[in-house]
Amino acid sequence: NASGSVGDQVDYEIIGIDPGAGLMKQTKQAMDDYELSDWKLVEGSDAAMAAALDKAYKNEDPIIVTGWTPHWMFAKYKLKYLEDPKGSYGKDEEIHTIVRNGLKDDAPSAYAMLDNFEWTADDMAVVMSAVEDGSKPEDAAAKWVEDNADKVDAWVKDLPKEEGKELTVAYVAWASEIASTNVVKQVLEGRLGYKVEMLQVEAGPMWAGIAGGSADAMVAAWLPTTHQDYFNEYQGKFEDLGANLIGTKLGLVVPEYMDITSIEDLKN
Ligand code: PBE
Repeated sequence: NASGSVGDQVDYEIIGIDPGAGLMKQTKQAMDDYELSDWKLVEGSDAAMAAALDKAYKNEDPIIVTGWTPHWMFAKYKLKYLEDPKGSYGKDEEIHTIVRNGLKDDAPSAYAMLDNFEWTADDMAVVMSAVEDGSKPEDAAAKWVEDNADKVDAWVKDLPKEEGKELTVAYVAWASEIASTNVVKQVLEGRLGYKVEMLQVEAGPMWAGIAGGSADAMVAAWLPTTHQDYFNEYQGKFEDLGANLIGTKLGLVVPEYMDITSIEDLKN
């Protein structure tokens, strides 16, 4: 059904992800800002959103999803962000590494490695695309670590080994964070001897876990905008080790074959 308004074509649905994601909150803001009161934001997950996109794309059907960069979907499909003249999605931001208070004393070499950890969107894309092509996340991460020994060397330079000490790294099952968290696990285990448990949770519990001390670290904090509420809520109860990746983007994403360019085009 390629006729009628964009809304009619997609049943006034925007395909979202997990309800705790900052992206969902920003999208609700966008729906307010652009007066899209007839529209519905569908909750799901990164995987469910990607599956819906894949299905629509194969049929050249119209679809609107919540999206972000870095994400493998931009390599697999021809997609575009809808322009956001009202700035509902904020400016470019960074992905930060956050650790619990006290980690510095309890696990100094892990703390130092996490503090040193930084890579690029292109690095992350290698791991994400391997996972999308069917590699297990731990295998894709191990391969990246092996192929990028010089970068990894710099993160662990002069740090002592901590044989068998246990660490819990929290994350949400977003493609970008599956990649980064697995890489950090590989390095902490393979290079520094820690035993790392990856704890998959929702965004709220990820922040709460660090603040409460049940998780030691996470590399999945999108700041300053996307996780602003969580950041403010737990201020003082965590340590922000700064950016591990810069140059992210969030917004509404559609296949290039769709004949719209701006979020404003959804209003009618
Ligand atoms: N994301 C991916 C997250 C941060 C990482 C953009 C889906 C969010 O919206 O909270």
